[in-house]
Amino acid sequence: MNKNTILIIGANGQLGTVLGNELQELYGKENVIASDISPKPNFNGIFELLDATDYDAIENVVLKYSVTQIYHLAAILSANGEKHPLRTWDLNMTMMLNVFEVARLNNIEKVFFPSSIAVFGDAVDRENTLQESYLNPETVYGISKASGENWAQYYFKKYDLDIRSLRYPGVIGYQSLPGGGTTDYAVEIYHSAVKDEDFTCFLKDDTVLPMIFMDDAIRATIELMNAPKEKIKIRTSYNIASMSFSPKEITSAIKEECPNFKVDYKPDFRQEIADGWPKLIDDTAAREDWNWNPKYDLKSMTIEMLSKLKEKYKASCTDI
Ligand code: AKB
Repeated sequence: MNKNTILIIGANGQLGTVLGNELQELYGKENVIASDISPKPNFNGIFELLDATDYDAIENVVLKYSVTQIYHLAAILSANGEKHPLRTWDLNMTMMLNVFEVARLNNIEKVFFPSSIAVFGDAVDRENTLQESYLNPETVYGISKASGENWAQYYFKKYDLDIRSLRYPGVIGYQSLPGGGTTDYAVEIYHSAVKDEDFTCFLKDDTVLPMIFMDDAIRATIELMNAPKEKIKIRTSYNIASMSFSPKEITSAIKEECPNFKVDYKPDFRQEIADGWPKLIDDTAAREDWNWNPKYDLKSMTIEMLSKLKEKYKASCTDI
């Protein structure tokens, strides 16, 4: 078997933090190169400061370590993207095309490119959004991801570059915090509950969105990347689903463990973004092609989130 040397771009982010550790476990610390535009304090492994808008900088890291796979996780997300639309487009596209070009010209075996439920707009059935739905995204982040999906397919068809992609729902984990997304409330709410703080939600109580627990998101990513090439029939990006819930429903789930927890609602500009997204996505293709199967639902995720955050903060909502 060929040796895998993996470069993670955007390793300090919500997913990168957890994926980095998981890939180190799988491939060995010496075979995972974490990189980000800002330093990663106390990281136990190889780390490179890397600005992915700089083509040469990426190529230098690839050559220095004889990289064979790239996980490109750096991007400006939906909510932050709306504050600076042109800059978001420029950054997301420049970084992504740099990665695809470096990969093509340096014989990289596989690339992971994350897409998102943000690729969908009002053309879809929001109650059950199919894999092959028409994409008319309403945020600049969504537009950059929909374009990215098409670029991924283009590089695959034209150059046989093995790019694989998932349309992530909101990702919820205890290990890291998200930044600048519309689904971020569903992570922040657990931190407030454990710290015994009241929580103000920036979405309306009945706003249903697709979500996934971090363990499932990481497992999906690695299973997709390790699936035999002939199983990957979709070269834009796969829908993956796990659970869907509203702020009211996650609050009820938390209240089972933290009965005194209080939430109020002050919807802001992120409400409009959420209103344009699916409530539930259909992931039949991922299940059929590479056996995707989520393990967590809202209840089991809530138990895990609260118990891990109680350890982290050395606090317990039920003690107070
Ligand atoms: C966001 O909210 O922007 C992201 C996403 C769903 O892609 N979490």
